[in-house]
Amino acid sequence: MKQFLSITDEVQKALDENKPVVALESTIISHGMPYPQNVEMAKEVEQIVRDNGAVPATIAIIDGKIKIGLNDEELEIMGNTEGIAKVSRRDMAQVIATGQLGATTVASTMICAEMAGIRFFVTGGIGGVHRGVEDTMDISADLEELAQTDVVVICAGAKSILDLDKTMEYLETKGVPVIGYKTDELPAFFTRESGIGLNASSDTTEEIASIAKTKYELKLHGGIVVANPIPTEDAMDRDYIDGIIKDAVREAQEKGIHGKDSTPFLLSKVVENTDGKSLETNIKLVKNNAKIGTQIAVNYHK
Ligand code: PSU
Ligand code: MN
Repeated sequence: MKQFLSITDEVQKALDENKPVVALESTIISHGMPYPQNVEMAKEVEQIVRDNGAVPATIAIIDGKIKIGLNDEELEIMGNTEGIAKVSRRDMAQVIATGQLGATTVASTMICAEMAGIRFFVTGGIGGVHRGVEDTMDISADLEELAQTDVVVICAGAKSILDLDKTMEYLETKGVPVIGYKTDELPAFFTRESGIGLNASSDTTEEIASIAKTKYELKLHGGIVVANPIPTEDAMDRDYIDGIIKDAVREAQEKGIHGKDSTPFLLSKVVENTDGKSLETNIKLVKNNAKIGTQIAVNYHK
């Protein structure tokens, strides 16, 4: 397996010394946000990880290797190249073997992080069960990965482009803990509330680190979702964003968008139909996740 991993010296050194490393995904850069805000966001998030005491490792597939840690030039390539493959578990071997450029989703970033020995991963939102699943069977591979791969994912819940109730049911079936950071409710990405209660919540990053330690010492394999709500002052109006999302979902259905194109289509429609307001919110919440996620990682490695 090691032959396919290309880990930067900085990340390798931190891993060797058992210092905290925080993984970051590249699909959010290549397919989740427009250029140039995507690259700016990626660099700023890396800086926040550093400022809070860990080493960032953005992950992507480049030249037949899983790159753990990207330099500025590689971030620019991931943010500003047409036709980058969106790589989930299904696509990994093919994209690596054929030397294509690939952006990793939550699922594949978890896989790569685990291969490299990285326990924590910060992103915006996870994939989940899509609205209309009864007809489409569209369930993100992120959920299956959370069921089996030992990585803690710090996010702002999931966008309500998804069916959040069904997403939570799926995670419950698969035994994935969802821990609300300073909240009893699943955050819905742009908003702090979803109306869905959580079974676990914690007010400190120390306690979340200790829950993660306990789970992995017990060899209870699989991921943990830490759901970190967007700060109140940055949150969007729930009715406004719900309306925008409903329209985007309807348009996707009308146009027959499906499979791996569904989520990127919905994300870009939401940015377009909010005149970029949702993008600003998206960037703010990723930064907030980077801060809290890094603090959890630092406590875990103490
Ligand atoms: N949700 C977001 N932003 C994103 C994604 C999801 O708010 O960028 C990306 C993540 O990489 C996630 C992927 O893993 O979309 C899920 O895609 P799918 O629904 O096709 O599994
Ligand atoms: Mn899907």
